Amino acid sequence: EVEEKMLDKPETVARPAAGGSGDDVAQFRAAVISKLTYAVGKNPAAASDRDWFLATAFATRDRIVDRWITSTRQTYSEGRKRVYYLSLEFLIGRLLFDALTNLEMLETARSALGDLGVDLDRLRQVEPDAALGNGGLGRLAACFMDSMATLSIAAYGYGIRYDHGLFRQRIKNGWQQEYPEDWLSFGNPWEFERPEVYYDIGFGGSVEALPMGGDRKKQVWHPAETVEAVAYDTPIVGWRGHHVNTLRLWSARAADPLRLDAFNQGDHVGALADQVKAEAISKVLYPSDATPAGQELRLRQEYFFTAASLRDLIRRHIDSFGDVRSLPDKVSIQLNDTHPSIAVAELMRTLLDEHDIEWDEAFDITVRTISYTNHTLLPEALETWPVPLMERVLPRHMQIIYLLNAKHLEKVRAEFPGDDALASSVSLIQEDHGRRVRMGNLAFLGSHSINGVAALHSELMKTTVFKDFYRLFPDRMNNKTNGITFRRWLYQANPGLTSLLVDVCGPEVLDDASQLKKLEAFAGDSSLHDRLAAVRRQNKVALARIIRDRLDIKVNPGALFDVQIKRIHEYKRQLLNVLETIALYDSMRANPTRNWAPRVKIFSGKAAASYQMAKLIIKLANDVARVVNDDPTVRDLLKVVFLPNYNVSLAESIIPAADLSEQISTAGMEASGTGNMKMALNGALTIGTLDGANVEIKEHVGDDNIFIFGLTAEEVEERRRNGIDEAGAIRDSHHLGEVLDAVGSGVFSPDEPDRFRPLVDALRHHDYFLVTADFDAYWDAQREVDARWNDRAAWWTSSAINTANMGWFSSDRTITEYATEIWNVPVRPVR
Ligand code: T68
Repeated sequence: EVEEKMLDKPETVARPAAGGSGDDVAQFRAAVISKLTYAVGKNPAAASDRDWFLATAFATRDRIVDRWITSTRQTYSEGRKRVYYLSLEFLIGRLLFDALTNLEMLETARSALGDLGVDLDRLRQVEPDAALGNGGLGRLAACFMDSMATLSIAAYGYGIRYDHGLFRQRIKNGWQQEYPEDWLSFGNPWEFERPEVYYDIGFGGSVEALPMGGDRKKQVWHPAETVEAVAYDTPIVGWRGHHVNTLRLWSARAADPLRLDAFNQGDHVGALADQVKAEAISKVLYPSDATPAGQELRLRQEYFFTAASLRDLIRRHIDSFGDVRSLPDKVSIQLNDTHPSIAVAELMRTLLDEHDIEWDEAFDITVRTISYTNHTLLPEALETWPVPLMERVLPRHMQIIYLLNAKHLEKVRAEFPGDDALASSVSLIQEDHGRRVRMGNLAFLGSHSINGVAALHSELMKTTVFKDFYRLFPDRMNNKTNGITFRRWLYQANPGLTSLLVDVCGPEVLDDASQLKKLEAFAGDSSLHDRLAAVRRQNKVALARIIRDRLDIKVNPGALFDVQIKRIHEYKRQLLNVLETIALYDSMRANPTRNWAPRVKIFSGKAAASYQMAKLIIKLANDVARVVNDDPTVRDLLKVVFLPNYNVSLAESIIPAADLSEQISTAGMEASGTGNMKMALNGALTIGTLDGANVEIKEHVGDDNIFIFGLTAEEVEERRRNGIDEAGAIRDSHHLGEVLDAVGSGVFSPDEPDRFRPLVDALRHHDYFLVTADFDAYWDAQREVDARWNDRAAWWTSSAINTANMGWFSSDRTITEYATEIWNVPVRPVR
């Protein structure tokens, strides 16, 4: 049929669409056909959507490659300083619309494919998500890659090319089940394998001290095992296609593919054992999100990609500039959390052992080159490694860490004589509960800049995790409030709102997010309200369709869509939301005629596979959903939806449809949050605590346009110090006692009445996350939300003011701050 169409209209002149002339369309159409034929090996009549997707991706990639080569060559010829973003996670999602949007080719591609009888939006759906990350930290790295390319910073992302990304979540009977994810199974059209770019990465073995004359000795590490790190490059094109950077991901390859002697003797499995062990390193992403992986494999992953990246960037530096001593002038290495913090010891090792640089100079070079971003204060997420494990896997690094520590503590003791508490707190080695290496302290000591990811978080770092380091190096600590790329989270995810904004604020808004502010002048206009409401309505209809297709639940797009989407974690308090849902359900049934805002409570998120409490919260949300959704008395008032397998693509569908954004973590615990920014940008109102970046969102949108409730970080601290009065909070609440009784006695789990006892017992007796303390304030804030919703003009005014004031949360702003204040590299704004 497709071929017939082509025969019918060989000279089709496509309608000239925004961003593409008829010529462009014809050219792109020809390119897609050519790729389909010669790269995919299919003819149009036999091509599946996947084939068309691959052909379109290849044709798009071609448009990137010339610019990529130009950018790379320019960086080289201008001798520019390069930025290296080391991250164990890059949560990229799909790339087709990213690339087409940034190349301004979306409409061209749509018409070209349309001429071929192919629907671009259907192709979009067949691309698998690159889910090489757990959550916010990994997604931040992906947003930063977009902004660094957009701002023409010469930047490389370095990470691991996991064969299997974050597990696929299925909900069976309300329980989370994990299945392996397989994003590479049909090939990856965006990447270039570089089999010739590889490094031997050593593990284990011993260290030999070679006499060098006098009392000098040279340390030589003889690893027992080596694994090859092979490069795979993905070009990352910035907004309007001006600059293209590289995301280089390492894959593990065994030095010897198999032991042929063993194989020939019939031991077919044993012959492959070494290969399996080596390649396990890049097999799977750790689904950790703040639970300690505590596994040797995790340490091997960290060292593997850090060492390969350092080898690669030092080689490039020496090619360009000849001397490793100029590294800090021409290279900035940003550590995304402590996962790559072994870089401090590895860079020292390289400078000392391979470039024969003296200790003090090596340390100076290291500190001036490296900087570190902290993403959490949760003690369980602060990485430490058992000393015996480090000694076994990285013996030379352990020596260097001991020596770094000795010199460091010597200075501390000289400066603060007698302060043993200080010395033990800033030591690189934790001495109690078995000796462990503190990777956060190593990262801090080896960096010239240490930043948190929101103002509150950066302040808390100074009084908690890095309190004592702050005394030693007050000038090193700074804040870089997170941001998000508007290209993905506004232009791609919400084209309806984007064209409205271009209309109202002018097309310059696409290049300069601060132009969003122009919307504020019209915030009160009823005609604007109508347009915003129409866009939202459309997005909600689309989400309602997804909900119906995946869950067979019908929701009313006219209801308030109340959304909590993020990893499931006790500190993020999905439980608080579920308990409020139950209270609301009971109240609606008791008093159905009250002025309730009809709601759809939408949850989505994954729990770490080993995190039992989080999995139980998922089960509770699903059990409550079943009861509520089956109850005809609240049919028009309340629905509860748990959308399985939350990922970047699902987020792109949910966020533009959100009316209310739930950001209700226990104050002091969410470092920043970035989903909060995505929803507010798209015009959702936030209900939230004074935590993470919520504080700054409140400052930007104004107190009247956000629903803030609950204990402050200080008050949380105070309660934890002086005792948490769970019983008092439950007694004083109108709803909480009944809700907890219902959950605890099996109202939502008649098949297993005790199922949720662990949750209820924790709340009653050791409510560390202050759910009971904040419940009533949360309930009241939700009722204010109801009132605002029922005042249509007020709601949409607030919504417009939110969007208008979110420009500051563009990751272009964040990256500009990193570039000027940490990396010392120029940025070139798009316009
Ligand atoms: C998140 N951290 C913060 N960690 O929780 C969030 N952890 O507040 C912040 O906005 C975001 O980082 C970006 O700064 C994470 O996402 C992890 O995913 C993680 C992964 C492995 C180990 C520990």
